[in-house]
Amino acid sequence: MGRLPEGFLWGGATAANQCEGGYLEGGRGLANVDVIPHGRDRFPVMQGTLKMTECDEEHFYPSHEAIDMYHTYKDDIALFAEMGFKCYRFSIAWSRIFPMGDEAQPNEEGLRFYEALIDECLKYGIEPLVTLCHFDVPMHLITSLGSWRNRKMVELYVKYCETLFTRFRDKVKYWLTFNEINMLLHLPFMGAGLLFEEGEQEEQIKYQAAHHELVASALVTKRGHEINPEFKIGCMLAAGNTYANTCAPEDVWKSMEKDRENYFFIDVQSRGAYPSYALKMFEREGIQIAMEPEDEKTLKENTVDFISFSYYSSRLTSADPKVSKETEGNVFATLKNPYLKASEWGWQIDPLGLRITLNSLYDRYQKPLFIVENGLGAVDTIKEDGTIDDTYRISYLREHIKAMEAAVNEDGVELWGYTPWGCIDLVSASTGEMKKRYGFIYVDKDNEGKGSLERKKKASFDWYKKVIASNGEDLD
Ligand code: BGP
Repeated sequence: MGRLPEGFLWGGATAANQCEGGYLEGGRGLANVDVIPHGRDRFPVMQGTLKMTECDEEHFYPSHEAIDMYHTYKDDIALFAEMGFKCYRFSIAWSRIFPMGDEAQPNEEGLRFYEALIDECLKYGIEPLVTLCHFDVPMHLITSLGSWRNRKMVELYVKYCETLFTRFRDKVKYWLTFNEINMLLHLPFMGAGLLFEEGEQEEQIKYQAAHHELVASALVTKRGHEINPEFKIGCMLAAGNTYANTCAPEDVWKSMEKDRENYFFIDVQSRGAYPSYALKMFEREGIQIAMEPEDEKTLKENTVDFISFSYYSSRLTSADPKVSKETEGNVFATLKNPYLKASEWGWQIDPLGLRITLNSLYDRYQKPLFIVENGLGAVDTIKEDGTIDDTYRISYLREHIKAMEAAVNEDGVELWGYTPWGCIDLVSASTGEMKKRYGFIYVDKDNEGKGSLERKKKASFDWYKKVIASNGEDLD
C-alpha cells in the first residue's frame, strides 16, 4: 500500500534553539542563537550589523524558554509516535556538549540529555535524524576566535562531532553537518556566528568562513564513516529554485546566478570541488581563500551520502535594477510571483516548485534526497469548543506531498524521507515569533512569552497520521 517506497521516512523536524529552552540548564553554555532578540533589533543582530554578544534587560530572547522541550520531550515524542512518525529530525545544541566550545572534555550532562531523547525515539521505532549544527555556535568561540572566520573552528567542530558519533554510534544512523549552510551568506551572525568590524571586506570573510565549514563538513563525513561505515551523512540547503521574471535572456541568466549562490555549497559538498563559476567569481571580486595543502583532497574524497534541503517556496528574480529594487532587505531576495498565493508572512506557496526543486537537485547531483523542512507558517486560532481547524495547513501539505510523490513516481527521483518543519509549534527563526506556527501540535505560548505551554492536537494531527499510515496514499 502507499504511494511511496517501503521504508520511506515520514516524520517531522525541529531545532534545539527553537524548541528546547533550558538555555543555561544542564551546564549548557551561551550561544549566538541565545542573544538574538525578538522585535525590531532581531534582523540587524542576525545579520551581524548590530553586535550582541550577551543578553540585556531590555530585550526578550525567545530561545531561553522556547517551548520548554528540554523538560517535555518525552510527552512530545509520545505525540510524534501517536502520529506514526518513522523519523524525527532534531538538532543537538553544540553548547550543551561543549559549553565554551573548546573544553578538553565534553559535558556529560548534555550527552546524557540527548541520549535519553534518542532512546525515547528508538523506544517507538522512530529513526533519529540529527543536525549537528542548526545555526548555533558557542558564544565563547565567537568572542575568542571570531567564529568560523578562524581556521581553529574546524578542529573544534570535528571534535564535537566525533564525540557524538562515538557516543551514539549504534543509535543514530542519519546525520546532517550544517543546517541551511547557505544561510551563512544571508544572515551571517545567526547562520555562522560572524560579526564584522567597520570597513572589513564582508564577502571575503564570509567565503573564508564558508571554506572552513566546508572543510569541517568533509572531515566530519570522513570521521563519521570511519567510526561507523553505516552512517549516512548529508548536507543541507535552503532550497527553492529561482525563476526568471520574464523570458528575457538577461532575466534567465540572473536566475541562474542566483541559484548558483546557493548551489555553491552543495556543489562542493556533493561533487567534492569548488565549481569553476565560483573560482571565477572569487577572482573578479578579489576574494582569496586561504587553504591548507590537504584541503582540496579532503573535499574531493569525502563527499556527502545524500542531499537534504528545506523547501518553503520558489523565488523570483529580475535583471532589471528598477524591478529588483523591490526585493532589497529580504533574507532571500524574491519578487512577488503573480501566479502564486502567499502565506500571511508573504512566503509564496508553490507546490509544483517543490517538484521542480527535487528534479533540479537530482539532475545536478544524482544522489538520494531528503526533504527535511517544508510547511506553512500560519496563525492558528482555538475555537470555542477547543479545537483547532488548520485546514489551510492540511491543504498546503497535501499539495506539497502530491508534488513530492510525482517527483518520485513519475520522475524517478530518489527520495528518502519527508520531515515537515516545526511538527510541534516552536519559535520562528526569522521573526522570533510564536504566532508563526507550523505544528500538528499546538503549544500555548504567545509572542511575549506568555502561556501555559500546554500541548493540543490540531486537525492536521489526525490528517498526517492517516497520511503516514497509508504511506502517502490517503491525502484526503
Ligand atoms: C529555516 C530554518 C528553520 C526554520 C524554518 C522556518 O530557515 O532552518 O530553523 O525556522 O526555516 O522559518 P521561520 O521560522 O522563519 O518561519
